[in-house]
Amino acid sequence: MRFLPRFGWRAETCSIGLALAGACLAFCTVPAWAGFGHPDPGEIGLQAAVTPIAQEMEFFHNDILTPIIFAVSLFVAALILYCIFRFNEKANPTPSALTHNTGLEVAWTLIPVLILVVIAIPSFRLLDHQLVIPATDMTVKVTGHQWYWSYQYPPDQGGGFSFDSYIKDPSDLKPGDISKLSVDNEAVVPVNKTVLVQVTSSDVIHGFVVPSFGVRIDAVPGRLNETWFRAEREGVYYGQCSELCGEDHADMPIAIRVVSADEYTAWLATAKKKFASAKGAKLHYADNTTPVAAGN
Ligand SMILES: [Cu+2]
Repeated sequence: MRFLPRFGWRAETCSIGLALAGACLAFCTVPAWAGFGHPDPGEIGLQAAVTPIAQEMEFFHNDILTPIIFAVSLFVAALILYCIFRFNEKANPTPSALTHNTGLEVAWTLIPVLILVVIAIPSFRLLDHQLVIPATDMTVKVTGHQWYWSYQYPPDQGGGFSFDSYIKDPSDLKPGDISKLSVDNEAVVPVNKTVLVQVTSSDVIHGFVVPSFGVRIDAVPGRLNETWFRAEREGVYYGQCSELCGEDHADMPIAIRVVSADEYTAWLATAKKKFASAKGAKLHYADNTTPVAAGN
């Protein structure tokens, strides 16, 4: 009878441990659960990657960081459980007076350093791939405003127009639209083309983020930040402003439609007409100068 409560406590601890291990295993073995271009209810994990950089990020997160995090967590949890059982007052009535162990101290310093080095190598490689912009096929300039985005397509690449992109009002949502993510004017880019994205802001700091592209860059007033992506799958990819920028920070989504080369040429022609007389049709650079060729 004396042992029954103790046994019950152990069984409980074991089942919590087993449940934790099961959850870890499930998380490690299931790759990406989120959909293409947007989150869906109930999903976990990163949104499906559609650019080489996003794929590299996914690999780094799912196959390098997550296993290391789980291994370290399980190891520490095992050590704690071992201490609880092995060194409690009953099991170990006379505590050891040992305070130093040189070998152990060297090990617990060196092993974390080695783990960090293992993480640093792919991490710096990924940073290098993100920051060193390859030869690009086209440029889109994105400006953050309180609280919408505007996109400019330079004239030397068949553009010469700009437009504002506002969140869709719930009453304007059509079938296929996503509440809080769909916009009135989507940015359009061709598939399998390397796009240089220039990002700035007209007022406060905004964050231009498209998870499926692995794109995350701040839009800073007076500064022109650059990043790039090459989308390898057609579709609409959504993102959101990721710097707290004021009252309607949550209401300035990003929607980028990736289309075939032909569809892109057709869109360019329509967009040129549609946005020719629109507000902000003139191209403005961050310092408020206008480019030499207006294109129309
Ligand atoms: Cu913002």
